Amino acid sequence: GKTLKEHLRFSVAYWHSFAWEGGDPFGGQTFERPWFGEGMEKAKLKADVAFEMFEILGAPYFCFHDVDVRPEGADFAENTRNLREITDYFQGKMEATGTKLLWGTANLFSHRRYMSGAATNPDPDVYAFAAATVKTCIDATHQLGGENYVLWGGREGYETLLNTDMGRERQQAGRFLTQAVEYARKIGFDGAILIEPKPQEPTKHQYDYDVATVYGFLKDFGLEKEVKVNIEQGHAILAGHSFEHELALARELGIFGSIDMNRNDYQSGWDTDQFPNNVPEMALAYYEVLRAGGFTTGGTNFDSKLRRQSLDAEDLILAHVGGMDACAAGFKAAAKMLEDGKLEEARQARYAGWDSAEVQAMLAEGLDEIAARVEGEGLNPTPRSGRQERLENLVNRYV
Ligand code: 3MF
Ligand code: MG
Ligand code: MG
Repeated sequence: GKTLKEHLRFSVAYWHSFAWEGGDPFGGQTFERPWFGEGMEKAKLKADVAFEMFEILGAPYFCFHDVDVRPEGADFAENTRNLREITDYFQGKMEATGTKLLWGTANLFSHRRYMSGAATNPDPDVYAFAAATVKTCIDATHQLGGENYVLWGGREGYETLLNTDMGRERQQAGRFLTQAVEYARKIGFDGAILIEPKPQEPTKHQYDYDVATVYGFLKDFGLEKEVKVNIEQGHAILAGHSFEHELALARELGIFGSIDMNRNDYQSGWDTDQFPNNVPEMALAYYEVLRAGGFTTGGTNFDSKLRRQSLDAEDLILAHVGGMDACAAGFKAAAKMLEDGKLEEARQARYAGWDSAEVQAMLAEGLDEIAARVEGEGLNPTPRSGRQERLENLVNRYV
């Protein structure tokens, strides 16, 4: 009996909707917004507009980085004061409107102090500044009843091994994540803590490349039960995977948490963060989410930004409406695919035999025993069809 909206748990990303100015590598700001500019007054005007938009959209959740919401201070103390003031302001608005926080996070990648990494920076003072900043962002997330806390390893990676001690940097990253988890639990934050994998940018060799890499890292530091992943479509494509591959792997590893929904076209070469509209692809993604049991603490966060020519505030509303519409269509198709069971039936049929007593016994045998049996029985397997085209066509019946 859940509604579509309860299943999808939509969230608006503060950074793309309210802080993004329309620049690209070849040209700067194209957007004009009354809330752009320095100072606390502008930050509060931005919040007023944001919460009005959450209500217009009926979006139950939002997500933010500290730097999206507060004015930049001259030092850590001023950053912290500013974040506290905005957090209190948000709290009032959340109580008044019922909008909830899906997750909070720290921006440890835009400021020049992080140019060589945050946790993995060669300079221990930068590590300390980043760790202190994460503390304040976990505090803000906790105060606002955030359901998750996300860490994307923005500049945690390297450009050249010639100036990089990879062993040290991995240890620093592991210690940093452990300290974040310990602090969150210490203050009673019981939401999920999520790493967001991403390859290739901004650094050439990102330590959190994809789900498999993150899992290896979590295992290494004993955090695989504590930390899950936030998977983004565009990041999956940049890693040379598909969105559904990353979702399915996270599910199988028991670390699926949440999704950043957007769209990277397959030729893009960089993270374009477009609004999603490829319904068949989204159906395959939500199919994997549903096979993971759906969203428990996670949701569908639109980590999607307007194209720089889409100037109007109206474009911002309509982009989200279109994105929600496409998600709903994809989700409905996925739910029907699962309910009809034809795909699962075909999948199971392909693995026929594995549950039999003989095959289970084989798994306990040594290779020599298996070899003797294969020879004795004259086993000579006939290839089984993968039926890919039939299954791909079947998916089209649902979207
Ligand atoms: C970068 C991203 C990030 C993360 C965010 C969450 C700026 O490609 O996707 O957005 O989603 O930092 O921690
Ligand atoms: Mg993201
Ligand atoms: Mg992204």
